[in-house]
Amino acid sequence: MENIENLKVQLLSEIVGAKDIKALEEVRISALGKKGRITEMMKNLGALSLEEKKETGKVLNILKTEIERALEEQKEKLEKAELDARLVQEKIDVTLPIRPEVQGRIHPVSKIYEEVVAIFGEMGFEVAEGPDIEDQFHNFNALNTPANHPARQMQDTFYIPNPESENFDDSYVVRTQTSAVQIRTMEKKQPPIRIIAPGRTYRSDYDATHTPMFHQVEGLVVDKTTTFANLKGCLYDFVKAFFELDELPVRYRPSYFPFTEPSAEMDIGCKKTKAELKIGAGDDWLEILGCGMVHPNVLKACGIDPDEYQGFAFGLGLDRLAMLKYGIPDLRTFFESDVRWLKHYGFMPLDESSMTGGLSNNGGLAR
Ligand code: 2NM
Repeated sequence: MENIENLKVQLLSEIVGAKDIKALEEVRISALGKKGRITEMMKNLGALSLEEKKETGKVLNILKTEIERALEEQKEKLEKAELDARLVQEKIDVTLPIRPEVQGRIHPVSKIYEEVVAIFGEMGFEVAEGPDIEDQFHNFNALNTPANHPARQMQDTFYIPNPESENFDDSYVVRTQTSAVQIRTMEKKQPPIRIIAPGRTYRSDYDATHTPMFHQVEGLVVDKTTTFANLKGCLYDFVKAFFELDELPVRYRPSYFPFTEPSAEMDIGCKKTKAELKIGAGDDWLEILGCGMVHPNVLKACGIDPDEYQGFAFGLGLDRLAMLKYGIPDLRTFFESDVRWLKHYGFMPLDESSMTGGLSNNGGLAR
């Protein structure tokens, strides 16, 4: 049998000498592979006496562990060196001007996001943000959505196990709407409050008009005298600005959300033909957003006295608005990262949306 001490010295020097992952793997196979030198020695143990078997077996096991550890250490070293080399080689200067042949475009959802923020920003709303992963208190309980409410059902909500608890009530969710951001804002701050909460939201759903991740903007206004009339005026101004029309028929239909009372859905006037959808004229109606007066239970859950304060809230889907405003038929294409699609539907970078400089037309130069 080979001298174990010599073998160890030899293998360790080969390991430290390996210049890359491939060379290191060859050393590993020569030592610990099916026909490796340590493996062979272990196979040969059977021929020894019981006493020798015990003694040599122990020494071989120690050797094997040591070699494995040395292999692992060298592998980490080599991987780090490879990464460092790549980072030096692949660095990019993000301040360089855009190369015309790359033809990057702003995604329609990013454009709509900018437009919505520009409109509500002009009206004095602040943008508030929160985490994509929420606890059930902020996503459901505080929104007057009790444990047995259909909105909580497993089919719609993506639940994330809580590593610290077996109890299902303690599991997390990826937020099903951005309302948790409003809850967090109200918990931190007494009114007056005037915020919008844009961001990613998640529901288990997939077809031409639903994707498991989509984008929402929700708004919230709370003050001593905030009324449904304020809500109507605010949202009327919003849709006119958004669709870039001086006049736009709107109507409100009664609806139900657990977190608002009363609740409504807002429609805008349009004309639907087989060939196109024309917004702003005609006898048809198109649902555009949900809204209502914040339920007293929601205010209470956030430490705001509903006898002193009241508020309105609304929520709209950015992806759907992008489909409507820019005539994009299938929502799934939004997330396919096809550059030809982006070249067709995307917007020129650096053409910022603003109320004074134009929302989407950018002086007629866009697209
Ligand atoms: C909607 C429709 C109606 C809403 C309510 C709240 C909160 F937190 F204040 F209670 N945030 N968002 C709301 C109200 C959202 O989405 C269709």
